[in-house]
Amino acid sequence: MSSATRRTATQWGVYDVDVVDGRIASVRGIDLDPDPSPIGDTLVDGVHSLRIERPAVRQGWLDGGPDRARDRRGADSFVEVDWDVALRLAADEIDRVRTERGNEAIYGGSYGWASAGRFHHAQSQLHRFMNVIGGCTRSVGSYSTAAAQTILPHVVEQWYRMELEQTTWSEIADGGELVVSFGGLPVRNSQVSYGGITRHEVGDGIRRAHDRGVRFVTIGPQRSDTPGYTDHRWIPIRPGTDVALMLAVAHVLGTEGLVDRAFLDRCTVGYERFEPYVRGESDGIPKTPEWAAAITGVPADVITGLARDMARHRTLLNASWALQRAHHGEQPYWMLVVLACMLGDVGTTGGGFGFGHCNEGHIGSDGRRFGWAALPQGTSPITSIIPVARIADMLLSPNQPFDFDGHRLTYPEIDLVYWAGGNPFHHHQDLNRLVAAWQRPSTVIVHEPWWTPIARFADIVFPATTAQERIDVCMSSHDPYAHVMEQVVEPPADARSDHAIFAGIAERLGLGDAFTEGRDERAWMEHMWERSAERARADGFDLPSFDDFWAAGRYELPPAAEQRAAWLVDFRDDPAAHPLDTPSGRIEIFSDTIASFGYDDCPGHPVWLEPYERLGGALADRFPLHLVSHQPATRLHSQLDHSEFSRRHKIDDREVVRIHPDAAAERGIADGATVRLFNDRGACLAAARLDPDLAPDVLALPTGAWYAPAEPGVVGSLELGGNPNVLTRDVGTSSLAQGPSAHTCLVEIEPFSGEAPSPNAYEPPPFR
Ligand SMILES: Nc1nc2c(c(=O)[nH]1)N[C@H]1C(S)=C(S)[C@@H](COP(=O)(O)OP(=O)(O)OC[C@H]3O[C@@H](n4cnc5c(=O)[nH]c(N)nc54)[C@H](O)[C@@H]3O)O[C@H]1N2
Ligand SMILES: Nc1nc2c(c(=O)[nH]1)N[C@H]1C(S)=C(S)[C@@H](COP(=O)(O)OP(=O)(O)OC[C@H]3O[C@@H](n4cnc5c(=O)[nH]c(N)nc54)[C@H](O)[C@@H]3O)O[C@H]1N2
Ligand SMILES: [Mo]
Repeated sequence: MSSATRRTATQWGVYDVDVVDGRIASVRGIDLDPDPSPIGDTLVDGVHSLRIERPAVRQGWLDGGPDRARDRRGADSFVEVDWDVALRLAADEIDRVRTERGNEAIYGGSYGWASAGRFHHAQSQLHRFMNVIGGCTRSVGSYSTAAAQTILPHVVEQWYRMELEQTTWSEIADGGELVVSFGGLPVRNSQVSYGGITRHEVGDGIRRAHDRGVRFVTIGPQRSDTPGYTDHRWIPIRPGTDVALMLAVAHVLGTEGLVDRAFLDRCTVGYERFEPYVRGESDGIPKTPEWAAAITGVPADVITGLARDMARHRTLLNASWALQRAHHGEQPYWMLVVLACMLGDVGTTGGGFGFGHCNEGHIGSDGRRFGWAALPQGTSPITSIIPVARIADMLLSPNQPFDFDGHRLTYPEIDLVYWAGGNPFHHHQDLNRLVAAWQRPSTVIVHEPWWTPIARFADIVFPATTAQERIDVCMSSHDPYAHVMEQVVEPPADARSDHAIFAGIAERLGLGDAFTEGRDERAWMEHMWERSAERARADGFDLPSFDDFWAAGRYELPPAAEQRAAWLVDFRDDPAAHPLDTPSGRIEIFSDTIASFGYDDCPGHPVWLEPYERLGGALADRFPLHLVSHQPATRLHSQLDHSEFSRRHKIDDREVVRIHPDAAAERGIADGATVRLFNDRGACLAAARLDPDLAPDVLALPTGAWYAPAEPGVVGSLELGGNPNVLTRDVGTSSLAQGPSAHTCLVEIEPFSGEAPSPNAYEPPPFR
């Protein structure tokens, strides 16, 4: 028996991994981490099982023939081929498409989280490769925060800055009094941070604030979104109606003389064009608490009381990212900023507005940030882009125009889709629509370590190594530490890193040197370290040599020279001397820029707009429950869903949907029963769990169960494993951001009678 302990980094923490006889035996959080995430356990069996052993080509594609049996995608059997054949097929197909159709016909958006590790970052590798071969159609924005990323630069400042600069838990503990969070403070989500996380500190930060007397209010469909140790007050609300509540709070502030006029005058523009809307002078509807009560289900006196409480105490208004992953998701974010300005606490210690506290582990943390160098990706001569969540629209509507943030763009005609490090059959909405859209391109090429749904929906599949099977460097711009990622175990004999796969294709296109620049993987990491060292010098500190870093295994950034000032404090003190990068230099309550776009679904100031469906709306007669498809507590998205750890939290391999006991009783649904969730877009099976801490007409089904259609490749097939995205709708948030709107979703649920087929997702596909 041989054993060893090696260090790995993941997007849910850094771990010491015990390896016995070449396999991962156990996983422990490192000494630095006060609260390691149990998601680490997904690695134990997950790394080794259900691997793609060899390059594989879909039967119908390989046979050629009319349209290469595109409708068999996702259902077909695969043929294993050797590396040389697979690389040649991929290179020839890429060359055919770029020659016959132009590089624009290749879609390399390839959204997804892939793995931690800065060099073997699948998307960076793919984008570098695409730029070397002449570019491709790309995507902009994220599924996480598309609406925020688009609206907030018009209103406050660039998202990438504010995500990192916003109020910290220490500041809330020091100066805050009241935290009102729409969508709660889901500490379960802070297990995760993009690019990696060393210390899980959010839970502790909230505890400290609570111990110092900060009060917490959760407005949302689930009490459990905020941990019980905050003693928070829970105000249930109909999902998707938060803007109406915020407007009514604004109305109360206005009528009771509680608006901070001095702050509005000094630091904002456009209040005078917004106020008549709140009063009802511009549209005949005063946004009173009674008006909002009818929409939100929150009693009018609760709204009035909340407004007074906010006005009397220094308040941080926070909104989970989930709120903007919804139809008209731009509005709650804009309105939250406006409300915070009316309260006047913006730029104070522990007050103002925040976005996504607890949604990832780094939001609101104290650690120093540093912009580590990424893999150089070159530039693309191709300008064709889509907002990331418009992929099915693009595939289904080539050459059609669409709106995006003031631009009128056209969907390109895509003939080849290339994906590495993401799973659209996890992340995209209305999967039945995606299955149909997926039949449009001639070819789909995918890199994956496992036989995930996206791998099954490919024509050419390359077996990728996992992060535990290669060396790498974890250097996240969110985290004060950098880590050496050791190779923990040997990869399967035929797996290669994403980098090696692209190098192989590039070589066959005569571009091998352009892609690798003659460096091997370690030389690339050293190169990225050197470039980071230059940035560090500009920031006033020195990095150790790469060899010293490698020998030490980790590096901690020095503490910042000066203590950070509360976010926007300079701006608050003197907005003329410290202007924001909005057109006016101030916070824009009315935006002339946005108004000039002329969008009905995103006018010049925040407004209440009916979402395409909601509780209390027309469709609720047929589908009377709102489905919240939140992030899973027991994994990262769909990653390693086949692992024992992820499956332990399911029932018969079906994801658990939580339902209020009253809603369950009305429908004859018992705890643990197999249920069918459905609407006009699709249907899935899940296992019911009764939960009194939900709003009565809300269901909560986490994302990430591997898509398991009863009839693979068939549009509208019953999904067996509890993937909520067969139920969600694929419509942009608005013409402005075109973000995903997954959280706007009505369904019905019923007991599933009869023999429930077991989900077929955790098996390899058929092979010839
Ligand atoms: N209904 C609903 N849907 C949602 C959301 C929601 O709230 N509700 N949230 C959305 C959000 S915010 C997000 S960010 C997306 C997340 O969507 P994704 O980021 O696409 O989800 P992941 O499961 O992380 O997909 C990563 C894939 O990369 C693979 N992988 C891991 N390591 C490697 C590697 O080294 N190389 C390669 N080639 N592949 C690798 C994994 O096996 C996995 O299949 O989902 C979105 N979808
Ligand atoms: N463990 C774990 N953590 C994760 C991830 C993961 O996969 N696993 N994914 C990470 C990623 S990529 C992202 S983007 C973040 C996402 O972070 P969020 O967007 O905040 O995550 P969600 O879990 O979708 O939503 C949080 C809560 O918002 C509430 N909510 C939904 N709709 C509404 C609404 O209309 N109004 C109100 N008031 N509340 C509403 C729901 O009750 C839900 O539980 O999480 C990150 N953290
Ligand atoms: Mo996300």
